[in-house]
Amino acid sequence: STSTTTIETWLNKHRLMYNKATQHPFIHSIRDGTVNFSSFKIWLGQDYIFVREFVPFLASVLLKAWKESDDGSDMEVLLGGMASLNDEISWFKKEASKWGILLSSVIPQKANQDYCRFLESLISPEVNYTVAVTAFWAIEAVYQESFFLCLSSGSNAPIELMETCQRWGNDAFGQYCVSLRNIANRNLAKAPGDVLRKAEDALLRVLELEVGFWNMSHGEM
Ligand code: HMH
Repeated sequence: STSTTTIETWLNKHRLMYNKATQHPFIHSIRDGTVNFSSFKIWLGQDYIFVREFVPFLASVLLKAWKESDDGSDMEVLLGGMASLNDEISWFKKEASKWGILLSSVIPQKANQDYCRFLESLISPEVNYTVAVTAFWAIEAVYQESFFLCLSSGSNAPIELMETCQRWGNDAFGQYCVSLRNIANRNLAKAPGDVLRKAEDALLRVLELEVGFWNMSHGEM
C-alpha cells in the first residue's frame, strides 16, 4: 500500500532530532577513523550498564504483548530480541576484557541514569503496549542506523571497532528493526489520540536520551 505510516510521519516531522541521534559526532568519529579509543571505552562500559537495564524493560514489553497484542507473532519477535540480549551481554564482557575494562567498577553517569530511569518508567503496567513497543523500536533503530552508517561505503572505521559496528549495523539486526517498526505501526494505526500523543512523546524522549548517551563518550557528563 502507499499510505503513510505513523512512524514515517513522525520521522519526517522530527527529522532534525532523529538525525542528531543517528549521526552523532561520536558515530562520525568512528566512521572516519578519528575516534579516540578512550571515548570508545567510556561508551562500552556505560552501554554494558544500559543493556543490563534493558533486560527488565524488554521483559515488560513482552508481558504487555502477551496481555494486549492481537498478533501472536509479536511475541516471537520480542523473544528473539531477548535471545540477542543474552548474547549481547556475553559480548560486552568479552569486549571489555579485550580493552582492559573492569565492568564491575564502571559507575553509571548522569545521562545513563536518566535513560535507565526512563526505561523504568515504561515498565509500569499503566504504560500501554503501543507506547512501550514504539519506544523499544526507537531505541533499537537509533543504534541500527548509527552503526550501519559506520559500515556503509566510504567508511574508515578502525578494525578494532568492526565487531561493534557489525553487532548493530548488520542486516539481520536491520530486519529485526523493520519487524519492530511494523509492530509499532500496526498498533499505532488503531490507537486513540491520547496513546498516540504518549507514543510520540516517548519517541522524542528516546532521541533526546540517545544524544545525551553519545555525549558521555565525549566527556560531557
Ligand atoms: C544507549 N541505545 C543504547 N544502547 C543500546 N545498546 C541500544 C540503544 C540498542 O540496543
